[in-house]
Amino acid sequence: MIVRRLTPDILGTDREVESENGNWVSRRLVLADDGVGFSFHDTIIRAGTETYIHYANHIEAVYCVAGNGEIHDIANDTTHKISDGMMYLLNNHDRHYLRGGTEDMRLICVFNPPLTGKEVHDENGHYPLMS
Ligand code: 9YT
Repeated sequence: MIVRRLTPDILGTDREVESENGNWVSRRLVLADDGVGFSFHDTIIRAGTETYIHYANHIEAVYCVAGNGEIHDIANDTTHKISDGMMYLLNNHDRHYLRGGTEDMRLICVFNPPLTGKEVHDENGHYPLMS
């Protein structure tokens, strides 16, 4: 069994990753090197931000437990409000905009295959909004 807590195991370590544009911070509770086939993250999306995301190589499930925001599904030109209790599943490598709302949003995320922890730095499958 593995047991971890945000403090002291994640916050302030290399498992706490800040996005280059400052839009989010991701606390990686489980990563590929844990060897269980998925990674598990507790992510804060900052209020008022917009991030273009395309996970070309991963499936991601996201469950909101606090705050608010929205996701815009580009293929369908559809926007969904996000708040406590809402889940979205990117089962088709869906291109989307993730937008923070009026307060920071806390999202619990699962990735398959698991992130190694290096993806944010090489931008693999995950691109910032360029406009
Ligand atoms: C929900 C989402 O995709 N946020 C961006 C960060 C990502 N979850 C990560 O790298 O942990």
